[in-house]
Amino acid sequence: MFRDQIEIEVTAGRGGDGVVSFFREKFIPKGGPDGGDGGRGGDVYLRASEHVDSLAKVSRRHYKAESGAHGQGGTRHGRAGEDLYIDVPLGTRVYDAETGELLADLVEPGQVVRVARGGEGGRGNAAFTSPTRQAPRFAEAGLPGEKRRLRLELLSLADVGLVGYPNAGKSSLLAALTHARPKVASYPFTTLTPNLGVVEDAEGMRRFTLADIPGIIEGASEGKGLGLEFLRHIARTRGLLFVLDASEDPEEALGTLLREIEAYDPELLRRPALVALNKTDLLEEGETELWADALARYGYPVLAISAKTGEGLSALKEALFALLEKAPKVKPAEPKPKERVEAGIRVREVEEGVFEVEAPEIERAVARIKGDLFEAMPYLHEKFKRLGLEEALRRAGVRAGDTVRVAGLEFEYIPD
Ligand SMILES: Nc1nc2c(ncn2[C@@H]2O[C@H](COP(=O)(O)OP(=O)(O)OP(=O)(O)O)[C@@H](O)[C@H]2O)c(=O)[nH]1
Ligand SMILES: [Mg+2]
Repeated sequence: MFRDQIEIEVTAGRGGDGVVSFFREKFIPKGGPDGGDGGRGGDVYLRASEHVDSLAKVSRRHYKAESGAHGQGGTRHGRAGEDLYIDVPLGTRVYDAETGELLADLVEPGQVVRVARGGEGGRGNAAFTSPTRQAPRFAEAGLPGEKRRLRLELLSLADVGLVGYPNAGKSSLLAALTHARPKVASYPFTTLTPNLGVVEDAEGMRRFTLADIPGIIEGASEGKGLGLEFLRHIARTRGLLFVLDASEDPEEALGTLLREIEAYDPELLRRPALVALNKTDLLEEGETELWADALARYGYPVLAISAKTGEGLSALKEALFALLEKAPKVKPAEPKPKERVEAGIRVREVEEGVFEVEAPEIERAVARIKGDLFEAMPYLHEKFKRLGLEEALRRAGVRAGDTVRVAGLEFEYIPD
């Protein structure tokens, strides 16, 4: 089954509990606290893979990463839970299903995004010893892992998209130009799901991908026919190829197609495009030239072809290669960086595990230090804490080992 949108739930692993334990040995009446920390829970990641061709391969509805192990006596720390990677096809957009926020646009092979953070492990009682508390009888429980509902949406990454009325011959053209074998039939709406094929030149040196989508009719932007839903499959093709049935008033067809696309997303019409006047084998002598002239007023190059006889197909191929040479690459959508503001402290995750902090008060405090900044660190640390930095970082999801940039300093975050 073809699926281009699914929802899944992901749960990161729970952090292991810290443990209360005291060192015991024969003949030693009372040992010190030696309860180890729990391990952190595993994260959940999505990873773009060339080997996954559809979202149908994302078969489970719920994915869960491993929990961290509990701490043990003898200050043995629990093992961290294993991270979980879910492979998705190239071109998958990842949204938070609750907020609709775009989390990532996975277009490069191997590109990953963390979608749920594992819970922090709890500290064992050994971690709570202090001069005034030599035998703590408490430890910390691990924190639950993050849980999230995600909506995954697949947008094909074809170079050229075929756009036309139903029955215009789009699938026939895809079959004639590529090794793809889409269903072809003499009735409208034969194609119900997008098809992809690879076009190669005779020498096998150059290639591009071609996407065939269901037909578009007048009123599609109001939901008629199959609607315009499938246009999102050409939302990031680099060029468009309008396919017109030469025997069915192609001029009117092109006008309608352009209007419908404009209603969907005028941006699409800025892409370089060509017009293929198909089924010219059905026309009388001289008719092809008449239509070609009439269509030229829309401003796109017009190529007369027949997907059935193969007439004009090599010229069309060449024209498409030339079109793509000039067409800019379509950039993937950029998720907005997450931001949190807390007590005048703004924390932004600029890349995975790297957080930038904007905090005027902290910047002022650092700027006032003269001499050895390194020696001043313990003082600054106290000051940062008083100003709420620790709290702000924690709330923004910063974790042990992450990099924090603040006031021109960069350091590894180590929670107290
Ligand atoms: N005579 C002739 N018939 C063609 C040509 N190209 C396609 N056809 C026929 O037109 C009909 C529709 O072709 P399809 O390729 O299924 O058309 P489509 O645009 O994919 O149609 P939908 O999937 O319904 O949108 C089929 O019967 C094809 O055999 C052509 O160049 N000449
Ligand atoms: Mg078709």
